[in-house]
Amino acid sequence: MTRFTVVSILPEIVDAALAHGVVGRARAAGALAVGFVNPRDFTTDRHRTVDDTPYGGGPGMVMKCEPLVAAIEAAAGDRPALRVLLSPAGRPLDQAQVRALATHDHVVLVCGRYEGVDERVVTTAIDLELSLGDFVLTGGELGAACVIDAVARLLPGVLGDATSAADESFSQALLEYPQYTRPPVFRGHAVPELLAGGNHGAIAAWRRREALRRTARRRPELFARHVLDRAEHKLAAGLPELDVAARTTVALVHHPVLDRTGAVVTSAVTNLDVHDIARSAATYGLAGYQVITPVESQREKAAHIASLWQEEQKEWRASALRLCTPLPAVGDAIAALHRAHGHPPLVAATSADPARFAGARRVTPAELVAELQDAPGVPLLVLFGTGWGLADDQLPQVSRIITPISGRPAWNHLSVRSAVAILLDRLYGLRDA
Ligand code: 4GT
Repeated sequence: MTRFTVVSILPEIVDAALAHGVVGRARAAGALAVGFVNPRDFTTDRHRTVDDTPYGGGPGMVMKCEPLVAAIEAAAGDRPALRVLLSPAGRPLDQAQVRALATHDHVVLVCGRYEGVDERVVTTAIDLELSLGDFVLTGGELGAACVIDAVARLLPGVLGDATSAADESFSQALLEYPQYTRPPVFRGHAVPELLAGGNHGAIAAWRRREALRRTARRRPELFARHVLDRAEHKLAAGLPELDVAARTTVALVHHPVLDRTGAVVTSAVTNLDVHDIARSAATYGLAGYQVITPVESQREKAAHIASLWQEEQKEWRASALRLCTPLPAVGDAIAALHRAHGHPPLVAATSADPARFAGARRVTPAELVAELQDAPGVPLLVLFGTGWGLADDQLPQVSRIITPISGRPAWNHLSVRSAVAILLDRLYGLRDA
């Protein structure tokens, strides 16, 4: 069984937080033990001083080494114990860490107050620093109470039903599905019909699908980490939250673009751009890749390049190049998407120059994806300009400008195909938080 000892000058806060409900009963029944050690009991002066002014100046007080370390050592005792400091500078607590803590026989939770603890307390007497998240409290006590509560519910005999701990949010790396109880209609909001139907297979599928939907929507980084099993793949297919990439088309625009003097020109189609952008579009699961030029021979060139690769043996490359469609103008691209999706596209572009596309709303990649998740079925067209960039005053259809890609120096040396790849990764690449 995991035993906790809390080192705190205000143990009442922790004790009170753990005196009620499931955890209070577990303590009373002996399924969970929580003890306290007060650093004031390890002071030697008349005022029982635990804090002092910081070296180097600055506001507030710092908890002194001697009484705090003496208290930690007394709390740990002779047998092995994990000594944990609650600190906003610690590693963010998650359910995996909670599970790990539950495997220890004895955990000492050290709570700072004032501006924090002398760093040598950490150096000499702490094994692990944990944070509840990126916010600041007046002391570590509420953090200690959270840790104990979270560990307690994993301990045998604490939750009534042995399976109920395993089922919850994060154990499966997904958020919990929505729950309902009576009444069947509350303020006009009905309980989903299926839940009252008694088809347990259908209910389980609905719950799993809602958990996937919520996680994809609210916690994309959690979703990215979750490995979908076969059944989940089926359930997730067609969730509008997940199919934004499949509604996205990139267009490589050769006209109207600017030259170095700011004149509106038509640039030349290049082999590298046709080929590499098609492969990026395929990698991120896009609906299509349009190569836009009013020059018929240039469209033929693009089609020819794409067709060369399609005759190749490698099916993956052929399928990427099949995404490629040459079109005469941005207006044709918009019309094609309108026809294909039954809805006109939202048209976005990138621009480093804040003076360009003055009427379009500036959005981050995450904001743009969220907007499309809220608009099921609406296609997204992302325009990339060649040459010196899109001629903004000839493209009134552009309503969103995506925060530009910027390196450190002022000058942007990226090729357009590199910019497309980076932007697609920002929009649809899977990554941790
Ligand atoms: C936030 C957290 C924490 C504090 C957290 C030292 C003096 C730290 C006050 C203490 N604030 N402790 N553990 N986010 N404040 O976990």
